[in-house]
This record gives sequence, C-alpha cells and structure tokens, in this order.
Amino acid sequence: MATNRTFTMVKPDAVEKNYIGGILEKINGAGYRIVAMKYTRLSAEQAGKFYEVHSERPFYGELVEYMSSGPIVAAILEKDNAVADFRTLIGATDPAEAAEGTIRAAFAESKAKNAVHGSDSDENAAIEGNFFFSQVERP
Ligand code: IDP
Ligand code: MG
Repeated sequence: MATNRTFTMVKPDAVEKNYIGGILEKINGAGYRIVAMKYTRLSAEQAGKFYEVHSERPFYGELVEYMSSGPIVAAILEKDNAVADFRTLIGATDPAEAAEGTIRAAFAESKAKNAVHGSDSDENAAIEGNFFFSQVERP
C-alpha cells in the first residue's frame, strides 16, 4: 500500500541558521502538502522520549542534548509514498554521504547536526506525528 503521511522536524542547527524557509521550499517543491506544523522547543525529557528507540546507542546523550538545545519546527506532511520518498529527499544521515540535491547535502552540518528528521516507517510516522499534534491539530 502506498503511504501518504510522514513526519518531519527542522532540527535546532537548521533553525539557528535560518534554514526553515529553504527547507520548506524543498519539501513543497517535492510535492508535499503540509498537514500540521508547529514551532516549539523540546525539553531534554521530551527529546529523550521522542528518541527512546535510540536509548542504547552511544550517541543517545549527545542526541538528546542537541535536540533540546533550541527551537525546532515539527510537521506532518502528505504525499503519495510519503515516508520512502521523504527519506530520499533528505538523504543519508551523514551529510558527507548524502546525495547532491538532498536537504541534508544542502543544509546539514554533521552526522549529529543533520538539519532534518524524517520518519522511517508508516508506523513511526503516526507515532511521531501523534507525539507533537493532538487529534484536532492533525486534520
Ligand atoms: P536518521 O535521522 O537518518 O534516521 P538515525 O540512525 O535514526 O538517523 O539517528 C537518529 C539521529 O541521531 C540522526 O538523525 C542524528 O541526528 C543522530 N545520530 C545518528 N548517528 C549519530 C552518530 O554517529 N553520532 C552522533 N549523532 C548521531
Ligand atoms: Mg531514524
């Protein structure tokens, strides 16, 4: 079945560098419609919960600290095949390995500070969207 929704965040490094507009332009240019969006800041506790699946990874502490270090933009996006196409649009986790034209190639600073999040499955897209948006906020 083709997927139709994914979840993204513009991460603190990209917000700090005023890349929100440039990143949204690429997202809209790739055919995504914005279903829900908010500018907010995660506490360390909230960032820890969002990334709980990575709690055993060596970079977990660094990741939680970074993701709570400044404001982010969270959004639910809609398009055919949303999850897989968005992973292609953002590129590899490490911007040094991200294909030319991808969001991370254009805007990311490092493997840790990599500008954007993109869900890796339909199931996680729903879990992550529900983490940030109540039912009335995600029509
Ligand atoms: P993804 O965001 O491309 O799906 P994941 O492996 O799910 O990558 O990792 C989640 C996030 O954790 C990454 O986007 C990045 O911010 C951070 N991260 C991943 N690997 C490393 C690392 O080796 N060092 C520091 N941070 C990392
Ligand atoms: Mg991931």
